[in-house]
Amino acid sequence: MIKRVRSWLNQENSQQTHQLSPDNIPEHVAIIMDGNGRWAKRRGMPRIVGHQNGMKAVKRTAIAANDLGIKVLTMYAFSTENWTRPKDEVDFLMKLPQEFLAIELEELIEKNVQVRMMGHPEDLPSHTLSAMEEAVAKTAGNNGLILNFALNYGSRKEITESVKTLGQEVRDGILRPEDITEELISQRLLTGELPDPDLLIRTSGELRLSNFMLWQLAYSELWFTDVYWPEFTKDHLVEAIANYQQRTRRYGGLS
Ligand code: V07
Repeated sequence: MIKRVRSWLNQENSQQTHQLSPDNIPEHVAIIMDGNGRWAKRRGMPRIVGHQNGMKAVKRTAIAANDLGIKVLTMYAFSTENWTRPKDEVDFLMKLPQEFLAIELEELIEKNVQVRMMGHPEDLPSHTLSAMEEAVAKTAGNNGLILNFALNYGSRKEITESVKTLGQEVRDGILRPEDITEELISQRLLTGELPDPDLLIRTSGELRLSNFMLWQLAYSELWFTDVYWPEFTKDHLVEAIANYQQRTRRYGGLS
């Protein structure tokens, strides 16, 4: 019975798809794409089949975000902790950026998308890095959606590196400690001049941030869904944004 009520509610939600208000679209949406392995396992298939289907969801979601007028879409593709997975799985994952770009880059260029990368490039295999660098270079002149892939990204490492840089600048006399502001710290992070996410989506029912954009998510609205990432569609994105639009953002103050 509860299940039936829930599915009815979901239907109600998806009928709101056409009711997004165009003047309150989140500028930056960040997504933790979770549940690929579980989705595959539930179907009796190997985890890599989940990743493969997750890649299709990346494509769908990027196009949907572009159509909706979102300016920045950040997608958590690989974390600094993911290296502890079995070597076969890591090797497979590291081939996905190339595979994705081989199939999709042409259309992304056509749609004016800017591909970006956020993470610690030094540990990535050179084949992965060069494919991404090529995509970033080829789309650098575009001015549409910024499609920002977090790859070998970890937020504590990002913050640690930026603190180190600031420390060196103080030591070198470029900066006084009192010049260090929240804005300056933001600029030193891997997101640089990008706005903070307005909305974070995490799929697959886990209610954690998992070391993702800890500084940048300070005032973001959070949306958790039970949907496994390979099943994520434009309707789910619209549902999340419709809910976002019903909220009053306070940024720590009063409304
Ligand atoms: C990956 C598919 C999506 C679900 C999460 C894990 C598996 C797209 C990319 C990608 C990355 C960079 C780029 C173009 C595409 C990707 C990894 C894993 C490592 F420039 N999906 N996807 N990269 N998965």
